[in-house]
Amino acid sequence: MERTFSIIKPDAVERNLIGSIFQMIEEAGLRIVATKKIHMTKAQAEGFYAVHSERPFFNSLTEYMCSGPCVVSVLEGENAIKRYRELMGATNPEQAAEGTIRKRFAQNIEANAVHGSDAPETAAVEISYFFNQLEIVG
Ligand code: RTP
Ligand code: MG
Repeated sequence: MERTFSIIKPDAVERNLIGSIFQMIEEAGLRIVATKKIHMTKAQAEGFYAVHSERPFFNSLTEYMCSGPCVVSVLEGENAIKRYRELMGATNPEQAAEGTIRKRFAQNIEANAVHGSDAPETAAVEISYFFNQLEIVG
């Protein structure tokens, strides 16, 4: 069993897509073992996306991520990291495959509906950024 970290980003929460995205996650066989709605500060968004601090889109990305509430979750399943990345689809929705969350719901390369961890190390760091062990119920 593996765990990954998911964010339903502000554009998707704003459009009332929490239930639809959770349905796609559950139908893909991933289990939601923790979840909560949060509204990040700019500093929290900058901390979360620190790996992108030198990228040209960093300020825009972190402004967007604190522009409204998000839903953060921990997902569990076999190969959860890779399977959730596949379910999300490509970063740019124009390149996302049919049947993926981003193909259905992303608006553009920035407001792209969801985040998912890209490796076991980042999943562990990202889960612990938002959840303590008592909040995760497998
Ligand atoms: P994420 O980290 O959110 O799961 O997305 P990702 O791995 O598919 O993409 P990544 O390269 O890690 O980029 C993180 C987020 O930054 C925004 N972005 N904007 N304007 C741009 O060219 C651009 N590129 C990326 C997106 O919100 C992307 O998900
Ligand atoms: Mg990424």
